[in-house]
Amino acid sequence: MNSSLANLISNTCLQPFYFISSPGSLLWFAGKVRWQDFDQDLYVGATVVRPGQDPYARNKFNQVESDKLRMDRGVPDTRHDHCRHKQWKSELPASSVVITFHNEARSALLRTVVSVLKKSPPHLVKEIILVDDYSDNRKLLFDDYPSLSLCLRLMRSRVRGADAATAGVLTFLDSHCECNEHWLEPLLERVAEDKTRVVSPIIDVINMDNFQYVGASADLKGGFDWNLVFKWDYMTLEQRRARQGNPTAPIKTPMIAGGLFVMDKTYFELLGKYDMMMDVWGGENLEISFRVWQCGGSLEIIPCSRVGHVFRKQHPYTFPGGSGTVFARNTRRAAEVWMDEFKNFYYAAVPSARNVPYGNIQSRMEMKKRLGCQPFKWYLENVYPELRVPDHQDIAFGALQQGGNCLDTLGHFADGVVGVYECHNAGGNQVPFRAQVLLRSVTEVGLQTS
Ligand SMILES: [Mn+2]
Repeated sequence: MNSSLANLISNTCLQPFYFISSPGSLLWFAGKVRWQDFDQDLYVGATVVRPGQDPYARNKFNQVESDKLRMDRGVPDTRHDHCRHKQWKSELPASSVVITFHNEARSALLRTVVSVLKKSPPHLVKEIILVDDYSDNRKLLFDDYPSLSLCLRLMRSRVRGADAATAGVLTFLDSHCECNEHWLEPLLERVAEDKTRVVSPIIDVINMDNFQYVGASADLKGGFDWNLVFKWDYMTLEQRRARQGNPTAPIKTPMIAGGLFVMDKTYFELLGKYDMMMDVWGGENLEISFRVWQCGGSLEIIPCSRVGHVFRKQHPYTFPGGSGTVFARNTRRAAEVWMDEFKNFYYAAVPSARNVPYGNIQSRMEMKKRLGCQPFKWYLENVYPELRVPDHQDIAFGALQQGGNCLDTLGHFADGVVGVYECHNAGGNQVPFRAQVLLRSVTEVGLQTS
């Protein structure tokens, strides 16, 4: 009995229970076992990787290494020294922690849950909600798992978890995380002060091969290029200098990585939750980031909050029609709703996206209007001035023209990523420079399309 995750509780939670979503029925499990008494060996031992099996096959990370770790293993306190002496407000709102999982390794999910229980002040975690995100082998996670007949996918699953939450603040976590010391208080404090803040911890790196916990740089913000793929941007020298005197100050970020953030529940609902017509994975962090900023909120990374996450190179998801198509469809929906005419730079960078049907966006457009959201131009000028907007000088010319389209550097002189953009005037007076840029870019195009 004490090896089933559904029975696991903290002896300290106010309302410790777990929720598993299934069609038409919401199943609540009252916890019965303190996490300290939980039989980890029995629970994790039931799904070990057998000799000869690929330890990466199920989860795309090394499950053998994950299974070896204790559920409450210590991780290095990666916070800045200044965070250790900080006092957090004693009156903070409690949060519902929503963890979505998909075919997760038992050991990884267990560590996520136990780290929440162990590293959070008990009165601040009202409940932990586990949402099954269409796992195809439920037996892997729960012995007494209820049978599901309806499939839920990530975005919709997260909304399902949020809908079930009974606390005023939502904390979304991925299912292969480990929370660090006092991770929750600084996040809740920012949201308690201003409900329109959507806040994220610094996401430390849990190595997918050996599960070492490594602190991430505090000088990063979330961003993207015109291909709309999330990336980390290193702060400018000026920004880093400005932070030196106050290393614990929140960092405004144009984009959140997506899986780990805290948001007021009422604000989440007011702002349109998630785009329910997005599928599986990808693009949802782009969409919620544009939406929060453009509709009056803000996104912050809180340096005194640290949560480790297993970054993987591949997804364990299966994508209907291929991952590229699903990603393009989701991204296109975000671009069509939020980017106004700037969406053309996305189509220039990823021409194939034009051929991917993106469905109906009418209700999202109506919501945008109803909320009185700012245009994308405002976002670029005020939130992400570091993103270079292509201008007529970036239009390629001559031999690289095809039909009405031209190869375009899209402003990416440094990393050489190029796209195709509608031809304008050829900028003849920069030929030697352009030629050099284009030469390097053509090599990259060759690599990308082969
Ligand atoms: Mn993840």
